Amino acid sequence: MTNHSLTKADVVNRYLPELLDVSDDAEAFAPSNIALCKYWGKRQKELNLPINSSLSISLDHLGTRTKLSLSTTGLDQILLNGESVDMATPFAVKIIAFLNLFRREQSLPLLIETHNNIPTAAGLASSASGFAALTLAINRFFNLKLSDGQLSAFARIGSGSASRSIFTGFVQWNKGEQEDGMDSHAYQLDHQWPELRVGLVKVSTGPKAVDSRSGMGRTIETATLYESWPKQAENDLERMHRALDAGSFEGLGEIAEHNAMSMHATMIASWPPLLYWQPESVAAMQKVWALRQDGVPVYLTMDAGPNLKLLFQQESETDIQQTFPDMEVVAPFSSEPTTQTI
Ligand code: 2P0
Repeated sequence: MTNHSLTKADVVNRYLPELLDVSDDAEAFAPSNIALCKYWGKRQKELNLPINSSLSISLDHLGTRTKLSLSTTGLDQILLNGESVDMATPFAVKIIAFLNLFRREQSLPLLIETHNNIPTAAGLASSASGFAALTLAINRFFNLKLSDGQLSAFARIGSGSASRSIFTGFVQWNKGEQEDGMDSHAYQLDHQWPELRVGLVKVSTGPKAVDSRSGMGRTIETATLYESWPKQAENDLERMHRALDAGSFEGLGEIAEHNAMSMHATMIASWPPLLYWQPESVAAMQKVWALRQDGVPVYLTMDAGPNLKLLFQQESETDIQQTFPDMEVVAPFSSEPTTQTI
């Protein structure tokens, strides 16, 4: 199953023309996404090939817009929300390494202007929308004419969850089986759910968490409990499809919350323990459960951090806002459906 011989460059090179056809500039937007059935664990680290398939909901207008143009200074430069980024930071190093996969050895200094409109108060990671927007912009800038599946597979090489941010609405990332990972990409599901809402609840500014990449590695290496995860992930995905087909909100919510809690159980069972929750996270979880006890259909999901994402329908928004007044609400289906958000 594991294959370490293929590098990112080996895979990307196969899809590049001999000579790059470079535009003056190119721009693209990609949404952030929240997994309802989570990705946790890699079978191959170099290409971010996952152990299990996952399913997410894209956050419509919340995400990253990235523009590429030729640099006039002769050097690569990154502007993040208008501010110049130190090129020695891990953030810049990752972006440049990804760009180098496409421009290869060519001397082609670029200006990368990237804007996140994800409210920092929501505490959402931006690597998914960031690498998806960068991949879409690269495709345009170099006129690569990649298919949606190839764009998603290349975004996955940047960051696993970015494979899902190529699409809007409900999205499934199939784990795939091929050595080169080109079948490990996402696609958009047909389901629409206009009443669905995602509430972003930032509960804590606690210490910086262990990043997902290291967290996944630690879980696989040290948590015996992780052995049960792939089976649970597969079952949850199957059940989530049934809930989507039936239009059952309770089904969707229960499966998503149970899936997230199970993933966190594998993290907690790692050594040293990986507990992404803060006391305020647990207090917020208890508020969600109390709301549910009172008959309000609301569920929670959490990623590799202390913040909560609430799942509910439009009709419950007022009730939930009373408990979580600072919650930012996203309507994932508020825009016209498209295969790509650009
Ligand atoms: C997810 N997470 O499915 C899961 C749930 C966090 C918890 O995908 O190493 O930033 O770049 O492939 O995509 C976060 O992991 O990790 C993530 P890499 P990524 O959304």
